[in-house]
Amino acid sequence: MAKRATNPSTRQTSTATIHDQTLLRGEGGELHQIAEGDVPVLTTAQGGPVADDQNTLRVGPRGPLVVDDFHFREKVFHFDHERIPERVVHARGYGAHGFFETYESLAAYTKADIFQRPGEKTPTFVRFSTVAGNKGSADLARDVRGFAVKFYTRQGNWDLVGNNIPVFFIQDAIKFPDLIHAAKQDPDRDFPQAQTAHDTFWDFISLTPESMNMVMWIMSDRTIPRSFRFMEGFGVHTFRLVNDKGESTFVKFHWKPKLGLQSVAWNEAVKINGADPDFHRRDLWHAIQGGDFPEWELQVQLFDQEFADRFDFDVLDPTKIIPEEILPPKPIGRLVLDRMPDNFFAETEQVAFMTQNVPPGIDFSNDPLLQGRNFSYLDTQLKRLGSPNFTHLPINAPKCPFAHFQQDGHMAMHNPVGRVNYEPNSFGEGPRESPTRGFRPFAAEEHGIKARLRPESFADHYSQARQFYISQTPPEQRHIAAALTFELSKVETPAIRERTVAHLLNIDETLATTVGQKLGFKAMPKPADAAVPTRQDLEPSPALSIVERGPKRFEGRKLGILVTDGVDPTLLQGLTAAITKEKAVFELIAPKVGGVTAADGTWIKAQHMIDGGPSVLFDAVAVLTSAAAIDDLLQEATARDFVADAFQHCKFIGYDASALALLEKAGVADALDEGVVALPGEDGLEAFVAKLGKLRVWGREPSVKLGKA
Ligand code: HDD
Repeated sequence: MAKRATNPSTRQTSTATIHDQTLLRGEGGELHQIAEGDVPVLTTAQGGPVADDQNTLRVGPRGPLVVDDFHFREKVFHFDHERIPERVVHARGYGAHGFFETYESLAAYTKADIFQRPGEKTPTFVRFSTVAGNKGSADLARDVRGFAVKFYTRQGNWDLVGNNIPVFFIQDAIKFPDLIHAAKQDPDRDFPQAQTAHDTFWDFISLTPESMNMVMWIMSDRTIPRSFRFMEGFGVHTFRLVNDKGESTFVKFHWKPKLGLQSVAWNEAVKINGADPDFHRRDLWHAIQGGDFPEWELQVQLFDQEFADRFDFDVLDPTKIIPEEILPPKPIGRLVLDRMPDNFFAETEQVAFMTQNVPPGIDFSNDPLLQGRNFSYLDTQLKRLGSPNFTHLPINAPKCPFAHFQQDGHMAMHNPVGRVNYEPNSFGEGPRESPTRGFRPFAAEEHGIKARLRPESFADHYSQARQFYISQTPPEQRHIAAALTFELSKVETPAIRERTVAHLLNIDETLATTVGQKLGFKAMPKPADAAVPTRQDLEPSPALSIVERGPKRFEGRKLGILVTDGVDPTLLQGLTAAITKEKAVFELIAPKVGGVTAADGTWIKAQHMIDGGPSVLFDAVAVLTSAAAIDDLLQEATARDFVADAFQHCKFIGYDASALALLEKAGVADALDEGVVALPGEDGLEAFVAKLGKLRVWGREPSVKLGKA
């Protein structure tokens, strides 16, 4: 039976005398008033049974409404208040429940309970998000992705509120409102939405050289991930681990996706936003509901003051990384997401992450961005959730025992019981502080003058930006140049374009020249003044490339198979069996809604009609058709796009003999390469599926770009 109200207080009052109703006890022990059949009676929020939910109370059939229609008044009142303010940043997000499993004891580094016992599982809730767009914006906006993890530890909640990029735009939190104002819609016109391709963003960026490392990251394919499941996460800042002797070790947190990294192409992102604006949330939903639980490994870079002192950059500067080749991360546990929320609003919308939520054994560094964040997140929750009692919401409440004397306020649900609501008290009632078990901040010695300062050690803004760029594979470098060109092409003020390219000259001359030429510059600007000259001696870090960290297999990915009437059922079954064996999934696309009739007369159900299933929704495609159906298929513009797009997005394409005509019609038949595979092929279908693990034939890209295909 459907459960209506979950508020425990509803259950208590429902036992009151109810006339003329049958009572039925629900799964949770609650009592429902039962109408005819097994359906609970619709009630008001006060529990009053409703007789007519179709018509307002009025005088005569064509007369006015009367004010004593309390049911209508309550219903519309509640509806009018359904929305809460969306997050000022990271408004669009999607969350899931799961657990974190510790690999081994980290007692030598931290007394945090979560890291003491191998195999210990801690419940978690994760919310992924885009930063700039509003709540209803499209998933494939070019944007940083939030990666916020709430661990419900036995010592209270620990929130690791990170991003899918390990550096940030600014070094000091005081610049955050300016950054976000510049990135979001212009205040006079309220567009453009969910994109940085506009004057105000690049104006701010071009006047903020500290953002240059982040600019390389956001112009890379990191900001157009294929799925939340295939992206990294980072705590960004340097934090501290503190052990039971009070000793501190610096730490940077990294999440590594088990299935490898993967992004889409920009042209693909643009089309996905139209074809399926919910692409990322749908992907997570289907993976979890299908039992293919996404998994990340938590890895840590651990270092001491001595390492920090000799490292090339300041470890407190959030615009810098410590390359993994210099300090290899240590795996310490895994995160598995295995359950979708029961209700999006109650959980994903109301979840309140706060960087200042740390358990004993985890502490902050003096990173000025982190310290500013610790200030901001509490305020924002009060604004959004409307009451200091937001910790009473189940998604935010600790799952460990808790006891304090905070009371009252809007929607208070857990007030202290008894007479004593203060401490110390001589009644011996209530909780007491515990110097041994409580949080004690690391006893760092601090000194200096009080002033608004930026350290000299934060002054090199270009060297790591260059290091990121030279660590990319050639296709990834091309994408950075193309992204910069696209974004700056939308900037209307020539001086902003020039200032940006002037910074690029300090990063990589070829990159700057490519972008300058594409923007039609008659002459290149002078390189921007740099407080510290760009270091040319930093080694490339292959760990920064998505292509280098791609998957080994097609596992977890999706093949789109375009089928028509007359399809060879044996070939189709062979292909789908090989995909399933690979732990990948497939969807069928047909010219008409519903499906197709195979050559042996069997009906094959398809998930998409061709207009609704473009190839951008899939990691690879196949076209299986028949001599009888191919002529009709050739007439379909969407079928031609299906192949042409897959080809220009450098995807693998499998095709059977009849489908060759479609490749010709799509204009790609003269440029076939190793990524376009005749099926079943000499090596068989499993060999085709094995190839798919490479995901893209990047070698094809330059020719596609030049229009030679
Ligand atoms: Fe922030 C939300 C990540 C800098 C102020 N931030 C928010 C979320 C993520 C991040 C993932 C969404 C949490 C959720 O899903 O509910 N923010 C970051 C990272 C930063 C960062 C990785 C830099 C390293 N943020 C930052 C600064 C400030 C804020 C410097 C303010 C000074 N962030 C906020 C906020 C938000 C937020 C206004 C909006 C909604 C919320 O907090 O809950 O307080």
